[in-house]
Amino acid sequence: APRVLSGIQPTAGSFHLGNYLGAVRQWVALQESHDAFYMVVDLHAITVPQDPVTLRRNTRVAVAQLLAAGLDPEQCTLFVQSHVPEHAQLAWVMNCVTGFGEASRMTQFKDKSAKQGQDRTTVGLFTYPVLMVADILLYQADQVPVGEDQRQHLELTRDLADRFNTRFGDTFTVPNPYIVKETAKIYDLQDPSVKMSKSASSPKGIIDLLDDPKATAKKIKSAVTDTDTVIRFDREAKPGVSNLLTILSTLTGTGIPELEKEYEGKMYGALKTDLAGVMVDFVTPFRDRTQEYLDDPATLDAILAKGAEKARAVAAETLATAYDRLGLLPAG
Ligand code: AQP
Repeated sequence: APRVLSGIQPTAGSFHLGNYLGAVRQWVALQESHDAFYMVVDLHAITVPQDPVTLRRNTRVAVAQLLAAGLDPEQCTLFVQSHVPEHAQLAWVMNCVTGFGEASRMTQFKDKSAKQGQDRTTVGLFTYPVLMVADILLYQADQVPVGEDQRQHLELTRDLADRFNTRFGDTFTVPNPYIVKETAKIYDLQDPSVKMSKSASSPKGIIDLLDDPKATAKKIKSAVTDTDTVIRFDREAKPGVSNLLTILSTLTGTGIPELEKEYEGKMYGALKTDLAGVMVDFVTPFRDRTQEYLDDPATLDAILAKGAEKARAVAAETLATAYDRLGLLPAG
């Protein structure tokens, strides 16, 4: 089976709806048909300041949410990035084939560092995309399910894989992004011109899956729409309504054209009330399941130990090949 790999950061206590619809939902679907590797990328999280106690807790919360979302550790390999030391090791190698100018062109770094200011921006944040390259190449992944915001990092991954292969001989599979068009970018509820984002969205603009479901319903009902009254999908003219339609369509499995028909002649309030109901029905059991996994840390840790072992077997082999091709002298 073709191989997929993806990761998610444990930087917040909760995944947001964009993380779920843009990425995690695809992970769950792909584990059935693919040889799937999924990880919580704690080494990526430390590129911005983290409180140690919170980071450790949030890493478990992230794993619990992935299980609650439907990842099955019998079907996929689920692990924590720092449990597999080869990620940091291959990242160093890939840093040494990345151009400084090339890394400087990464828009996510430019945006985030501009916001933080130069003195507070770490070198780790600068080289974050290169660590991501190593994450992917270690597993010889064919496909990488991510949201639209990761497209540029996937391009970098392809470029570096090609470059290494050309210079040192065929070593890495050149991966393809797996981006589902409809949900590739879920927008901020208060500013539907920008993506829903943990670091940039206001609390009212972002839906955290572990929030109180009542608060979630309220956020949907106060989502920004427009002064028109027609419920129709039009990303340019009606970004707010289109975002709500996308979310409703994905969670219910009803196509957008059918939804447009269903809401013909109805007010925005009707759409929001229905979507709020669907969201509450989705997040309520999701929260409960997450809590059940958190209440059983021994099981969680056993899943992660097994996942790390499976991941390491693959990662160690790729790293050994890369070291060999580079001409590093084998130990003993
Ligand atoms: N709004 C979004 N729509 C669709 N997909 C999204 N993703 C993130 N936001 C959206 C996808 O979620 C996966 C995990 O990404 P991450 O670990 O980088 O997530 P994050 O950093 O916790 O979340 P944000 O909101 O993206 O954080 P900021 O804005 O702080 O960088 C990825 O596949 C991503 O594409």
